[in-house]
Amino acid sequence: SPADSWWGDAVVYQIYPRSFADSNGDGIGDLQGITGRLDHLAALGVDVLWLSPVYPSPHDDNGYDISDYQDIDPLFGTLADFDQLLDAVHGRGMKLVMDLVVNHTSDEHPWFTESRDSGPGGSKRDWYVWRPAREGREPGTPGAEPNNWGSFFSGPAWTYDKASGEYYLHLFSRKQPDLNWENPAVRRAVHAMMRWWLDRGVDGFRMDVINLISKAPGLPDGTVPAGGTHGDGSEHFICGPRVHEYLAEMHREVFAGHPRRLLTVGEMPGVTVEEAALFTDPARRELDMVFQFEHVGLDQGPDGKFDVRPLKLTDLKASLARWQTGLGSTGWNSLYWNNHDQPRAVSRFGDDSPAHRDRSAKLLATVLHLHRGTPYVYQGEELAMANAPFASLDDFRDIESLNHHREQSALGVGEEEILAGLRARGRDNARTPMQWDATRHAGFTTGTPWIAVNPDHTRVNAEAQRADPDSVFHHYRRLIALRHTEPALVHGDFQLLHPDHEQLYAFTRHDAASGTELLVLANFGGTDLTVDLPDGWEHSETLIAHVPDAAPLTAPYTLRPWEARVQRRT
Ligand code: ISL
Ligand code: CA
Repeated sequence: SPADSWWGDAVVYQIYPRSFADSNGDGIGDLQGITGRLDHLAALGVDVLWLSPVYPSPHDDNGYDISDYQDIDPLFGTLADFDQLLDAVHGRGMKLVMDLVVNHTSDEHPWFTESRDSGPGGSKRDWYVWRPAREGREPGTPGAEPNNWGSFFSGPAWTYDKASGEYYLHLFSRKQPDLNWENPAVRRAVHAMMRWWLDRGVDGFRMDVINLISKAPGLPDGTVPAGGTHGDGSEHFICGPRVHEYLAEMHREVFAGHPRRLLTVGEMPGVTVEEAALFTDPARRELDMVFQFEHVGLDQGPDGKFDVRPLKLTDLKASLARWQTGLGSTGWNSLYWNNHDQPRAVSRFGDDSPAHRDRSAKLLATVLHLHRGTPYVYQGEELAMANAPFASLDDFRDIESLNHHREQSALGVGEEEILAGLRARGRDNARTPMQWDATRHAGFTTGTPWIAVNPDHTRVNAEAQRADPDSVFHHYRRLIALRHTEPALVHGDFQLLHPDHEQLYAFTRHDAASGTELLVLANFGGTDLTVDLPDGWEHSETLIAHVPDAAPLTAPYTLRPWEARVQRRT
């Protein structure tokens, strides 16, 4: 079972280097900054670090647009700094996983400039997805794009190259042209690049939008949503026809012959449980686990990610439970509330008002870490960092938010309405600098940070929390330690209790091998909640509790606001 490999009981910590720690005062986090802060991660007890991209890049999408796969961006340091970081990470018994962004490159990658400038029939032309204008349309005019797909970052998914008279495909920004995975030379180049990083000593890869690499032949138009301008092409590129073949090939070419067992996790927007079970079935030798998006789409309306809807707890539980069951016997789950693309969990799923902030953050941590799968902690989540108080458009940096604003303004949508969506869902919420201490700029930089530090850092910061045994930080530390010592957390079956309850999140984990069972009770709300206990749990051992003087478990039990607890019996 996947649970038996070295990462079976591991917890992964995601670092967004640009916002983690700045060592040289230029306002941007860097590799030496990370090396200087490893104490914090060792104290937290995490096993694996995942670094968002640090490769040379024009930073149109903060490094997810790579112009050289085999170097470090001078903004972040040098290859020597990288080797030093890797040594220091290994020296502390941790592992390091790199971000692999190979659905697309930067338009400044030499592969692309050669592909573009050599023109149709040129040597690298077929490394990207080039198409002529739609039949009978004047190239370069509105509506003449080869198909109607919209980009994830607003506007069409095609950009016209006047010099060669053709369009190239980009599912993300126009500076992120999609590679043509149908071309075996592209796949070989990617495999060689991956082996180069493994030879340097890295321990695996997080694979960016890896389920989008195979596009349907003919690139058919997508359905245009009511009131929309572009087609939704996702049915033609989410888990496309050859994606399993490509990943199995990558496994053979890169991972199978390698002396060390590596960790692979595929980021997969729109993946279904059924597909995920295939991707992560160990017998198929594709990936170890995937990031799915179902639970982070439940609070979004029909008009996309900035269309904010209230979340129903019953929907959240039903979704996560379906994934627990669907990847229960074969396959493996990744567990996350947060990453660099999502608003902050305590603001979104908890309650970031002063009265409930710490408690709801601890509850969210407890619920997530008690599920079966590999938990991911995103930098600052362990401090209950919250969404930022963005005052106006000037405070935002992310291309997705800026493009969305431009598009919506042009459609006549009011400024306050657009800003409300960006404040709730904008990716910059996750990208404000890590809050190390209460000093100016939170100890992140001695210069001017590239994006403003959240002013709440005077109260919410790592230094204060490491000194306080009741802090959110120490709660995370206890949960991570529990995963290392309690086999039921790693191996136990998952069973959801009270699926129809709108305030109670309750489940058990049962491990037949050790005869251990865990019970998790969580009150998702700001009011007391009295619950009946399932049989046989009265006076069971309390493993995790986070309200002061939590009473022994008696029936019925009254959970305080945002209280969660974990019980154990054998
Ligand atoms: O936040 C999103 C846009 O609405 C997501 O759909 C996101 O774009 C998607 O999860 C893919 O994310 C990954 O690839 C992008 C990059 O911008 C993200 O930061 C990365 O995590 C393109 O490389
Ligand atoms: Ca720096």
